[in-house]
Amino acid sequence: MQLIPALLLAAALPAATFVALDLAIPRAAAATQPADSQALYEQHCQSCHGVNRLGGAGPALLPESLSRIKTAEAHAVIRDGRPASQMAAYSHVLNEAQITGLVDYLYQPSAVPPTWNDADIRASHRILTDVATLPTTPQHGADPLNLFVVVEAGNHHVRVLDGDRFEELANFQSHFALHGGPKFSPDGRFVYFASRDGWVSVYDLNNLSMIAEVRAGLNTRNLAVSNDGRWVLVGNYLPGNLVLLDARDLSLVKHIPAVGQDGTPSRVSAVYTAPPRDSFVVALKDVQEAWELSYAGEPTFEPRRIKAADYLDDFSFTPDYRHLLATSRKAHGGQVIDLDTGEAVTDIPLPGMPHLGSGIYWKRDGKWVFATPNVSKGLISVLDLETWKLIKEIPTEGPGFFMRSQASSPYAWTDVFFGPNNDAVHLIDKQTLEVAHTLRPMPGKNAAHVEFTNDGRYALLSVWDTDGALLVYDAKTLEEVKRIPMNKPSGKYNVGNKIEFAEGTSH
Ligand code: DHE
Repeated sequence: MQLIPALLLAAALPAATFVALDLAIPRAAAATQPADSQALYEQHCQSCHGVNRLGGAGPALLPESLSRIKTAEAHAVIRDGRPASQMAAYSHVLNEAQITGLVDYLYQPSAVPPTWNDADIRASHRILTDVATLPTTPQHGADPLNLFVVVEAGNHHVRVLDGDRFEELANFQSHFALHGGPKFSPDGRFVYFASRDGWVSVYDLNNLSMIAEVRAGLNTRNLAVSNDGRWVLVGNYLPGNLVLLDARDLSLVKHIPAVGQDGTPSRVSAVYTAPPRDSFVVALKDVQEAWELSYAGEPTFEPRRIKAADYLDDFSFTPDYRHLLATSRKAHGGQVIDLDTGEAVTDIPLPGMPHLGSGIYWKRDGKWVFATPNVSKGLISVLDLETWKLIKEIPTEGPGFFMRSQASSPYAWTDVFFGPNNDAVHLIDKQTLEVAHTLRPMPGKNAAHVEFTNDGRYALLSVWDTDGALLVYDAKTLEEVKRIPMNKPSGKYNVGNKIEFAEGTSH
C-alpha cells in the first residue's frame, strides 16, 4: 500500500529521485524499538543510505565520508532533517538517546570493510538520456561559451545561467555534496560533476539534460576530462584507485589501483588533465609518487611514475604544464616537480597549507608569477615561476580558499573564507601586489569564490549562506549589477574560461 503514492510520484521524477522519495519518509516507530543502533540504522536509514552504510539515494555514512561533519551536526540532521533535501526529520520517530546512539554508530568503522569493485560500478551505471537522439547544437539561444554552471551547495542543486543576461536556463538536483570544479568536454557541450560520495554525472549543456551517471567510488577526490574528450579519470580516496570512464556515457573502462612502486596502497589526492602533454597527472597521498598517464593515440593508461620528495596533496601546473607546484606535508609547504625530467626540483616556502588547486598565475613585469591563498594563515603567497622564490606574502583579513582573475582584469580576487572577517573579498593589484579594494558584499555573511565572464566584463561572486546569493559585479567599476538569491552557492564555472584553460581560472 505504501508504495502506491511513491510510484505515482516516481512517474514524474527521475529514477534516482524516486528511490529517495520512497524511502526517506520516516515510517512510524515499531511498537517494539530495535535493541541497538545498528538495528535502528537498518530499520530507518538503510533503505536510503545503503547496506553497510555505503550510500544509495542518500550519501554514504562511513567515518571516511563523515569526517567533515561534526557529530552535533549529524545529530541535528537526524533530529530535524535537512531542509530542501530528501532527508526527513526523525524527532518523532527516534528519541534523543536513540539519535545519540545512532550518531555514535555512524562514526564507527564499518564491521564489513567497505569495498567498491567493477561489478558495483557497473551496477550503478544509468543512462538517463540517449544522447544519440539529441540535437548536437545548443537549444537554448544563449552563447554556449558564456554559460555558467553554478553549484548550489545548500540544496544540492546546479543552475545553468546565461552569462550575458544572468538568467537561469536550467536548475536541477545534483548528487549529494558535489565537490571540486566540474570539468567540461573540449567543445564545452558536456559538463562532468563528481560528488564526494563517488557519483559522477554527465550533463548536456546544449540540450540541458542529464545524460548518464555512475558511482565510481565510495569517497572521491575529483575528476579530470582528457583534452580529446574521450576519457574521464576519477581519483578516489576509497577505494584508493583511479577509475577510467568512457566520456560519452560514463561506462567503466577500467580501474587502476593506486599502488606505489614498492606495493604500498595509496589514496589519490587529485587528478588533472595536462592538455599540451596529452596526459592526466595524478598526485598520490600515501606514497611519494606523482603519476603521468598518457591518453595520446591508443592509450594503455600505464602510469609513468615520478618520484616525489614527499607525499602530495593538491597541485597546480605552471602555465607551460612542465612543472607541478604541489603541496607536501613534510616540508610544511610545497615542492616543484619537473614533469619532463621526472625530478623534484625544489621545496617552495608555502607555510599556511595552500589550497594549490585554487592558485592562479599571471604576468607581472613580463614574468609569470603564481599566487595562492592559504587555508591556515591570513596571507596570499606570491611566487616567481622562474626562480621559485617567494616574492611576497600579502596579509589578508583571514585565511582564504579561492582566488580568481582574468587576463583583462587588473585584480586577483581572493576571499577570506575563515574567521570573523569571512564576509570580505580582497582585490589584489596584480602589479603592485597590494590589496587595492576590499568588498563586503553582504556584511556578516561569508563571501567566497569568484568567476569571470568569458570577456572579463563581469565577476560573479558567491555569498555562501543559506540566505545567500550569487552577486554579479561589473569587474571595472566594482558596482553590483545583479543579485540572484541562492542557498549556499559554492563554485561557479564559465564554460569558455574552462575549456580555454584561461589565465586566472582554476584548471
Ligand atoms: Fe575543495 C576544489 C581539496 C575542502 C570547495 N578542493 C578542490 C580541489 C581539491 C580540493 C583537490 C580541486 C579539484 C578540482 O577542481 O578538480 N577541498 C580540498 C581539500 O583537501 C579540503 C581542504 C578538505 C576536504 O574535505 O576535502 C577541501 N573544498 C573544501 C571545502 O570545505 C569547500 C569550501 C566546500 C565543499 O564543497 O566541500 C570546498 N573545493 C571546493 C570548490 C572547489 C574545490 C568549490 C572548486 C574550485 C574551483 O574554482 O575550481
